Amino acid sequence: FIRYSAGYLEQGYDKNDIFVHPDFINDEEHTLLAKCCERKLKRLASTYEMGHFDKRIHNYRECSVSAWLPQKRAVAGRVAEAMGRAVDPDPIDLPDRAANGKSGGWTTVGKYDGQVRHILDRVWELFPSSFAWLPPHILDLHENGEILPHVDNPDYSGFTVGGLSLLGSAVSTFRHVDDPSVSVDVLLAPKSLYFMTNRIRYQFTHEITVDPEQRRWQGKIVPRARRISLMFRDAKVPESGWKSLAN
Ligand code: AKG
Repeated sequence: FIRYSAGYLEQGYDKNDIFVHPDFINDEEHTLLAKCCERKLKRLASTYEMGHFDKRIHNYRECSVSAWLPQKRAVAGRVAEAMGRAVDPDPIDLPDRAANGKSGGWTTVGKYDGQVRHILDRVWELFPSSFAWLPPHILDLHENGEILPHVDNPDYSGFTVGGLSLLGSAVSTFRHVDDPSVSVDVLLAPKSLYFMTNRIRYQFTHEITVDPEQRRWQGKIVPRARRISLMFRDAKVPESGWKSLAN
């Protein structure tokens, strides 16, 4: 599921800065999550945003789901709010996508939220309990959609970013901002979970390309397909610290 470039290995970059759990969820959980994501998206974004030429993501729908935050870590939601993010929880390009006013948003508690939380608890449990999380973000990329190379806004979220992949497969490339020979390709197969941290989080761009050569995996081109990713980001600790916000 992970392919390191020769440059990545020769220059001694850390293999732990990105990890993938294939089959993190089973078929039944995949069906449930895909259905729940559809329901949330339907309420919040009925059409795909084509995006403009200068935007980093094309042909997508998205929303954030505060109802899926773990209760015991709900403080993260309050932190996001205190930091002014409740109105547009856009992790990639806050000013542009806030301006179009159509994507993003918050949802209320729905019929299946309890079952979904049970699955998501397994994600939170991979990290120390001191971690606080922003609301999970659903990104629905159309079969003709693409994500251009970008580094997630470091002012928006913290040290670790991950995604649970649903529906179609894609290949994502992570490339060092100063040295394109240092890269990692990851096969984002349905049911898999990946996380990037450290250098890959801050010093590498990531992208999902429509270029067939870049979508090659074990000799075959991964066909373009609609894909939903459920994205996880930890909240940055505000300068005032957690305590004052939590109380
Ligand atoms: C992002 O949210 O920054 C992405 O690039 C999405 C990646 C993914 O869909 O796994």
